[in-house]
This record gives sequence, C-alpha cells and structure tokens, in this order.
Amino acid sequence: MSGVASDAPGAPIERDRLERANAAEAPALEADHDALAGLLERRGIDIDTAVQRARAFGVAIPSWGVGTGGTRFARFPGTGEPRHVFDKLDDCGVIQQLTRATPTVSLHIPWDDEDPAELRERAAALGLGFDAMNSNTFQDQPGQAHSYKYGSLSHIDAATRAQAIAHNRHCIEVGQAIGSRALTVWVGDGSNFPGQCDMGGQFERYLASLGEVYAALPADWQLFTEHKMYEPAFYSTVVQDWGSNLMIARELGPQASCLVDLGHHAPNVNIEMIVSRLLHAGKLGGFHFNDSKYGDDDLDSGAIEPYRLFLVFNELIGAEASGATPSYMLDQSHNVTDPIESLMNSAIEVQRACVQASLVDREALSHHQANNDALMASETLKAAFRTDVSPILARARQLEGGAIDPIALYRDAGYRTRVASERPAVGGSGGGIV
Ligand code: PSV
Ligand code: MN
Repeated sequence: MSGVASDAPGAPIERDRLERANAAEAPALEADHDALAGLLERRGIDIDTAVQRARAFGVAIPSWGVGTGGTRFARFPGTGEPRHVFDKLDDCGVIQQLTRATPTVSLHIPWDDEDPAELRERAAALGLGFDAMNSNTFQDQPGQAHSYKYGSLSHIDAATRAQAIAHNRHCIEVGQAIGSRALTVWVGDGSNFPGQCDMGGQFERYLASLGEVYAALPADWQLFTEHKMYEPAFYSTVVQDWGSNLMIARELGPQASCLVDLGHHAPNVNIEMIVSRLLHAGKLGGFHFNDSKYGDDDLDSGAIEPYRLFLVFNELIGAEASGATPSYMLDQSHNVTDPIESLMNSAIEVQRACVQASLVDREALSHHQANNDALMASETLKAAFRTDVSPILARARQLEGGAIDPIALYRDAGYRTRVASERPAVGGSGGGIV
C-alpha cells in the first residue's frame, strides 16, 4: 500500500527514496499488521480504530531539541548542528516528514526570535505549524538592562520584574504573528539557601507579574505554567510542584492551566496521579515529555520508564469523555545521540503509549476495581501495555505518507552528512542546556 498523503513542497528527503524503502518494507508490515489485527479481534478490538488514533496523534517538537545538548560540565557538539531557527525548522521538517507524528514546533524566545513572516513561510514549506511559545527569563541576554541572576517575574526589584513581563508579552506578540495559540512560562526563580528569600513574598510577586502577562493574552490563547522542583535554584523554586502550579492556574483564570514536564518531579513521584488530579481540576494544559533516571535528565521519551508513560496516557484516555485536550510537547536534550533520531524515536514512543493505553479494556478494569481485585485490575493494564503496537504505528505512518522505518530511512538518506557540509561546526566545551 502506498502513502495517500504527499509531502510539503520543501520536504527534505526525496520522495522516491521514501517510496522505495516503504515498498520494500510493506510485505513484512502487512503480515505483522494482519497478525496483530487477528490478536486484537479476539479481544474485541478493531485495529482500524487504533490505526486511526495513531494517525490523529501529534506531539510538538521543541526547537531547542534539534541541537546537541550538554550538561553543566561540557557540551560535545555533533556534526551539522542547526545554526539558527531556520536550520532547526529544516531538521523538524525531516522528523515530521518521516514520522508524521510531529506536525508542530514549539519555539523558544529569544533563541528563535526571527522575522515572523519568514518563520511562517519556512514552516509552511516544510508542512509544519507552531505550537506553544516558550519565554526565557532564566538567562541573561546580551545588552539586557537587568540581570535575572536573582530571579525574573518574582525578582525583588520592580524594574527587573517589568522587564520579564515585557519579554513574555513580546513572546505572545511573536506567537500571534506565526499562528501559535499558547505561551508556556517556566522560570528558574527560587533560592539556593534557606533564608535567602521570603518564599511567600516571592510567590506573591510572581503571581502579580504573571497576572500582567495573563492580561495580555489574546482571547483564544492559553497560558501554561510549568512547575519544577529544583534547578537552577537548589533550595526552593517559586513554582515548585503541581500544588503551587494549580494555585497559580486557579488564581489567574480560565485561560491558565498547568504544564507537566515529566522530568520535573522527585524520583518515584506518581506522575500519573498528578495527571489525574489536574484533570479533575480541569487544569491540565499540557506536557513536556522526556524520560529520566535520576532528575531532569531530559532523556528520550520511553527510554527508561515506558510503563510510566503508558500509565500517564491511561489517565488521559480514561478521562477523554471529560473533553480535556492537553497539548503534547517533547522537551529533551540529546548529548550522545543524533537529535533528529532521538526526537523521531521519542515522538513514536509517546504515540505508542497513547495507542497502547487506548487498548485498555475499560469495562473489565472498572469491574475489577469495583470488586477490589487488584491483581486482575493490574493485569488488565499490563495486557494493553504488553501489546506490541508497532505495526499500528508503522501503518499509520505509511497511510500518512511517512516512512515505515523512519530511522533506517533517515540514516540511508544521509541527511546529517549533507547538512554537515553546509553548516560549519560550532564550538563545544562550555556547559549549557541548549
Ligand atoms: C526547564 O528545565 C525546561 O523544562 C523548560 O521547559 C524550559 O523552557 C526548557 O527546559 C529549556 O530547555
Ligand atoms: Mn520543560
């Protein structure tokens, strides 16, 4: 079966190559798909419904994710790294062309602050749209009047707060010009030593500042606030946890909701329960997906704890009837892999968790819950999680005009080698998150 969707005019990988690879892989996919269809049918599940869910799935790519990341100690650059936002968009175009699961890009200002008309034009040529804008008041920019060393929206100094508010308003303006409909605010504000800050006063200043940002939101926009337990502030952070985040969203109003970054919690915290609580409150705005072993490791989604990712989606799908439609975004940093490959993998892993969770026998689950049958309730979830839905994901890509095997095709197409010859190598050594 050949793809029914065509490429965007600026699609980076030649269509012929894609068609040839898909044609070679199609018979095996057909066989795997049919075997899975039979297995699912015996469980009363129609595979086409699952394929449809996979086709409808989309997760935004973080523009900063296509660059090689680093730690506080060093950054080891890769080859052909994007030099600016237009290169980043090209890389995102590859990811979308091959996976068809990443139709939008989430920009970070000022890292990506370029002419909105040019941004829109380049994105459109690649078949991409724009997701939430991200403001940045956790770094100082050249020529900036007031430093964020001791905070931004919650700073003790009114002029510094005003500067941070103005920056967030600028992000909204850029976003409006490129068709975004949301602003995500994460601040590094907090304290490193007990007694360094009046935590109550700091929170009040943050709320007042963010209220001014909220007041500038267009009527059809959303404001997502992102909580994070630590880093760069190591003793306390202003938006520490989902409780603080919920307070903020409630205080600001109906256009405000909480963003859950999977890496921003203490180890072993039950994130799916947080998701459930925020759904209950009607305040779950979106996600930053990534995975971690110890802290905010920013590893590829599903790399360490795929079951937790599945359990998050189990909550989301279980609550679908409530009409909640949180935004899905990746937020990762790739230190030892090719960022394009990692982002393709992650998008597919998040899509996988979504499709697996849609296979949960919810009637059986309710029955076991009603009977306090913990073992069978758990087994009901496991039955869905253990189902290898790879043929469903591959079939969705094939039908959408993407690649049956995106990573193999990406490697074979030599995209990285080609852009490496066009993009001069950038320096390494210094630490940093981007
Ligand atoms: C902070 O750690 C964060 O998760 C926020 O989303 C930032 O915008 C992003 O990472 C920057 O890398
Ligand atoms: Mn994040």
